[in-house]
Amino acid sequence: KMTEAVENFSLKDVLADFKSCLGNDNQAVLMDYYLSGWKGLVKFMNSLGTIFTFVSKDAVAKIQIMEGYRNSAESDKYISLQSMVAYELAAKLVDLEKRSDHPNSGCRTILRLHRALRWLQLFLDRLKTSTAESKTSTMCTNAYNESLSNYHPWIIRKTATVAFCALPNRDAFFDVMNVGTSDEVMAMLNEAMPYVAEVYEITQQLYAQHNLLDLP
Ligand code: 1PW
Repeated sequence: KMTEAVENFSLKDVLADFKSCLGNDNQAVLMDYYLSGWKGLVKFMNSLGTIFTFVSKDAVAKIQIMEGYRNSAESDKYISLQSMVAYELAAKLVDLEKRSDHPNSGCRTILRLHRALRWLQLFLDRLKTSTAESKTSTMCTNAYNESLSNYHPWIIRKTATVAFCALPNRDAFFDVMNVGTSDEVMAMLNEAMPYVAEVYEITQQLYAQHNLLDLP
């Protein structure tokens, strides 16, 4: 089953998960699709080369924390990001000042994935407007510097920047995505990126509304 999933990997399916996240009313972000989308992103990163496993390892750890909540007795509280925030805040399960009693709250764990999703969004948006001459490493580094890097200490910024230099070129990148020709990749990105943007925006608003954007 696993092998099959890897063989059939397409970035198209990953982005479709982010569309499904929004459910029918476009208000709640559904946890299982969010995590499924992230699992696809991890596969994507892993197929970009072993150097990226350092990047994907942390995402994997965080996905596992969230799956743990989804498989617990409190499973229904974690059906959406909205229900998670309401439940964890009401039950005082979130460390607001300093990581202590609840070091792996769902709220702080999702916040890390949420910040990383912004990077992906900026990067794919650049790819969407790129030309055959554009360098993936430059696009990736610029997207990172504009987003996630602001939350990372120097040593991670350094390691990440070195890893980006090893990114395959634009054509190879399109191959790894497994979507088709570069025209088809562009069409797919144009169709799918608004959903990623919407998931990001709804999550951002939810966290801002509850003052959760700086969780330790
Ligand atoms: C080319 C495709 C790009 C897709 C995107 C992104 C995944 C990003 C993961 C970056 C991880 C870098 C190393 C880990 C750093 C952690 O310290 C940091 N995690 C994240 C996701 O930024 C913060 O988590 P922590 O240490 O507070 O638990």
